Amino acid sequence: MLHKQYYVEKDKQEKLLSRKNVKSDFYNGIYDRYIYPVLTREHAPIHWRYDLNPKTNPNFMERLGINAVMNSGAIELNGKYYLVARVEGNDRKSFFAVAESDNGIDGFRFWDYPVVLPDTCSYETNVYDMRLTKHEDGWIYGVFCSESKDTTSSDLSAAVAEAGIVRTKDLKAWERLDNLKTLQSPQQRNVVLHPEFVDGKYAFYTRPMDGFIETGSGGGIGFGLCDDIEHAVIDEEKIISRRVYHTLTEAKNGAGAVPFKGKKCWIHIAHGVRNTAAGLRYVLYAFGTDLKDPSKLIANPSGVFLVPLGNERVGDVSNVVFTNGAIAKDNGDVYIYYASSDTRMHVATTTIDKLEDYLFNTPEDPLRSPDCVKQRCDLIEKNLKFLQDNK
Ligand code: M1P
Repeated sequence: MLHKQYYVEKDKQEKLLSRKNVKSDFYNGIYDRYIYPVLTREHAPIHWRYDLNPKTNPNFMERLGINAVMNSGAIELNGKYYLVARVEGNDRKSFFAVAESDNGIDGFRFWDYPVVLPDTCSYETNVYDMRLTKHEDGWIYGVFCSESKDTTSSDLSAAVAEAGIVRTKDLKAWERLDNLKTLQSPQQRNVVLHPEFVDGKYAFYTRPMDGFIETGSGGGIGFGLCDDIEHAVIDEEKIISRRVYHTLTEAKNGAGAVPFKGKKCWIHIAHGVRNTAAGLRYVLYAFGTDLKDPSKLIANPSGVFLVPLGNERVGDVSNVVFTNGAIAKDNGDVYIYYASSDTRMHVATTTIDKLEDYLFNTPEDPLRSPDCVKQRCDLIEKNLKFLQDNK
């Protein structure tokens, strides 16, 4: 017989999993936000956390708790929506788990087992933030951060970040390939595989870093090509979205969701980081690159695209939004999945048309206050005249 609390917990969880999501009254014309997160630690199956046998767990005590469910890769397969979430156990180690939904905005349920990756990298301690790329070569690739201890440093927390690469056809059986090597950069995080070949090669968005936390001389989001995905090596990284003083990318930035194709450009939703008295603040921004040459920036709207609001601002690492997955459907609808404060997952919905309107019609950042005031005064003047003419 099961412990009576099992039924209480199961009932609570069923209510959560079957709760309908609702658009919030937030408005900016660019995307809709939703009242409820799409995945939280409370979504983790009870049988992942408790020993259900009353003989070995008479107090029905959580044995292997889940701390957070965040930064998720996203993919649509056969009309269903899948998130490959970063699930963080109470032990601080992350792993990946697939959650499935029929509509992409609610009803996400984890599969019975987490993803079991081939354990081919003996020095690796932690894995997180998988980007899922449906590549034109027929595979689904997962590129993630593979973190290991920096054994050359006397600092206990010193670590090394590399890009791990796996591939699958069904999100069930995974093949591990060699970690990416970037000859110009000692560390890499936030690496994303482009879905199409570029000049007949695999194309990666990279984030060159000198150290584990600081990007140092790494100038921003890079782009590099490689011939062999099974033993991927990038000789040269070209910076395509540069960090800029006194903007949202000043401290660092990183590629986010796998870019998706619009009518005019590849649409990128990335994150930018700045330092504040309250610590680092992570926000999302967007940019567009050329359809024929995805390394060529052609749309660079000013400022933030999505920031942490309300409850989203608080969590394990507060004041953070982070994306590593979006789904662009054939009908033009777009689902952007983002985590708030390294704690839970949300969705924002929009369309390719709206995103391209945003990308190409939002003015660029003039980079100096006097020019920003001028930009705003021009808008006000136009608007006041328009209101006058349309009285
Ligand atoms: O804590 C915020 C984010 O920090 C890292 O991002 P970045 O490499 O740009 O600093 C990542 O570890 C990410 O997982 C985390 O959400």
